[in-house]
Amino acid sequence: MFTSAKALQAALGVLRPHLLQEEVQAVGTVVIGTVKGDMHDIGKNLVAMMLEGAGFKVYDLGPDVHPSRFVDAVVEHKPDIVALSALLTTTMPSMQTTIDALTAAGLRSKVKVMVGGAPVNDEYAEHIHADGYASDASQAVALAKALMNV
Ligand code: B1M
Repeated sequence: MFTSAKALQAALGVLRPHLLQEEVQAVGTVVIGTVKGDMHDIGKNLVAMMLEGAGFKVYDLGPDVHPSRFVDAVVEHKPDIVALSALLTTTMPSMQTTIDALTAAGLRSKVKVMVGGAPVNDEYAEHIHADGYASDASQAVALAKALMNV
């Protein structure tokens, strides 16, 4: 999986300038990050790469992202989707606090929230009123497209 990720990363490196040059219309805009308290980003990076490869404009906030940074990024980039990753059972609640922060800022209805990460599942996504859950990077692309009605 990692070899293919490296290949995709290299391909994106070559493609990106041309896509920017051609002003290719992005399928949609995604702000992605691993939630507060969680340093795991290997999976999140794969998801970000696959989304970019599928034509999404991706703003990657990195790991350990405080809810307020997601709020600031939504204000700045006006994304269609906020993508949250968590790898620890102890940081899954940071997904809820991030959604709560978007709600408190009056932004929750302006974005679709998708979640993922090894301990996350459909039930948890429903529990925190996320708009969708994806189990791996290719499912994440399919979900993002579905959330965009693409
Ligand atoms: Co940690 N770690 N780790 N770890 N780590 C796990 C997750 C753990 C399961 C290992 C274990 O105990 N069995 C366990 C979590 C237990 C739990 O809570 N469920 C654990 C622990 C406990 C810890 C520490 C607490 C250990 C310690 O210090 N005591 C600590 C926590 C630090 C912190 O985050 N605050 C810790 C630290 C680390 C490292 C930083 C050293 C390192 C991460 C390096 C990095 O990411 N830059 C690390 C790693 C590598 C792992 C394991 C071995 C591998 C995780 C990984 O990258 N998988 C992991 C054990 C395991 O899972 N086998 C473990 C590969 C990756 C491609 O899969 O991230 O699941 P994944 O991503 C997939 C899907 O989840 C999905 O698509 C991805 C690609 O297919 N997906 C999404 C992910 N995000 C998505 C978002 C989406 C959609 C899909 O939409 C938004």
